[in-house]
Amino acid sequence: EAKAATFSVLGMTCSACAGSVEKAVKRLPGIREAVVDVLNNKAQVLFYPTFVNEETIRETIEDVGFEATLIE
Ligand code: 9UX
Repeated sequence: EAKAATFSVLGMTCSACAGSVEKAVKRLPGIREAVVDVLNNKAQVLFYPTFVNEETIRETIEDVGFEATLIE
């Protein structure tokens, strides 16, 4: 069963930033969907917990260069 997570993502200033976060998250195993909203500084991710978890997704967003926090 897929699980949803929402992250606060700070530091994105353009839609290309959001695109690079989406691309990086979607490259992880076990991701069903990733939507990044630059205007609201949020990333919503649907994932399969057998393959990936919230912390790995959070660290992946940080690796792209943005401060990420799990909010729900
Ligand atoms: Mo967005 Mo461009 O922050 O280098 S500004 S990708």
